[in-house]
Amino acid sequence: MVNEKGFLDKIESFVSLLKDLFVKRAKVLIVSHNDADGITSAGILSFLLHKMKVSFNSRILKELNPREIDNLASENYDFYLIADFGASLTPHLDEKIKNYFIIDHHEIPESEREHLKVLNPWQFDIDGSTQISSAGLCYYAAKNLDFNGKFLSILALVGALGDRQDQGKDRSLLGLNEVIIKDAQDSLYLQTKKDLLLYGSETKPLYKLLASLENPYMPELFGREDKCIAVLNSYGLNLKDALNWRTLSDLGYEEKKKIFEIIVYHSRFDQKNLENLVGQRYLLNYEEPHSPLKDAREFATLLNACGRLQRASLGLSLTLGDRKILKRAEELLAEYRKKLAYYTNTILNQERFIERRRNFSLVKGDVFLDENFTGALASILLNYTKFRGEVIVARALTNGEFKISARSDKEDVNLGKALQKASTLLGEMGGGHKRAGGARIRANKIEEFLKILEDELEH
Ligand SMILES: [Mn+2]
Repeated sequence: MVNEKGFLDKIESFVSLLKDLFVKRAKVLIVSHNDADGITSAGILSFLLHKMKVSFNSRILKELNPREIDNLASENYDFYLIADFGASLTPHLDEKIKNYFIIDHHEIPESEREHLKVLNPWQFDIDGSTQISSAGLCYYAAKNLDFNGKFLSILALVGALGDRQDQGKDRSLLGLNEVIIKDAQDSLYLQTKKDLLLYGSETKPLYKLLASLENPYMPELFGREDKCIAVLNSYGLNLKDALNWRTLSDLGYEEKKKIFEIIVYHSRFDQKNLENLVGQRYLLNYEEPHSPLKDAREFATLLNACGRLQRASLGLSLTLGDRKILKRAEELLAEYRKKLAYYTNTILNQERFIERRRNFSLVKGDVFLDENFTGALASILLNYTKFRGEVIVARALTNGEFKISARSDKEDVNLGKALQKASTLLGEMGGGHKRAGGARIRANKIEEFLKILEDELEH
């Protein structure tokens, strides 16, 4: 049963910890994950510490592991605030860094349910994969402090959407995330509306949007801007107003219906993906129209791109309100998408990359694939009809270690648990959520790992 009181008490104890850092004049290091949820978490924590006049630095990392913890320990900060990772690392942290606190929502081992230095929704039987993200937890702390930090609610939602917590009806956010939405709406930071959910609604000229759509996939139109222009014309849609190319957000209801018809027809009535075509959009009131930050999902995409191309600091600046660097972040996103498209095409076109295992497809990216792209690649492949309803495990090899990312399209599988179990059995690291997770496995143990994973996914 959900223990809401326990949860709110824990938030409160986190807040008093923050106050204590000020009293003690502690020098703090924020350590956070390099995805959208991690970056927005760091943004909210930075804002809080700044407001509370605590001196701090931030560090965004790809992952946290015993080696990284050793590095952090040698830096002599007085206190470490760790966000969006750290689950199951408390033994190592207790040994090497005594002054720390973890704000995370990944599933934790039983031994951490009562841990005083961990704030995690699973401790209170709140589903951390769908009800609240790390950024949401940070926002709850902000709410408890006595200044007006409600605009941080926006960052909390960007984090939740980045982690794909929009699992409710019409792809809406659920649970504690709904409380955050209400705060954001009440303070006029956010507007929600049911609309077409197409990537680039605010930013892309219509024909470019159609030509770049991967989900749903339209075989005759993908990558063919000339054909897209012809189709839009044949439906009587104006591509330009007096000065500019029109974007989807410029269209009225009847015009959007035509776009919907075009997609239904050209995606060959691909039922599964059409279900996700219309849903809840989360629009940020104070961002400029046509800005890639206007739509909270696209904001998250931009942050993810910054993180994966090792420019998380750029993303962090965006969360802190810097808009001068927006162009640079957009360029990074373009670069990121280009790289991802290249990996996807190459891997789909060469049989040697994909091995069918007992209950998943293994993508052998090995030395070809940049390890920062395993997760995004696995997610994209699930959109393709031939992997529908499957589990994808993508791997890349660097320095004698496999980075593993897995994504699942199945209801009855808990990927995070299976990965955690298979890795732990071999003395390696792994874990995650029900439908998404990862691991890091030494090269000589990989086959053993895959066999155990097959067994674990069986039940
Ligand atoms: Mn997260």
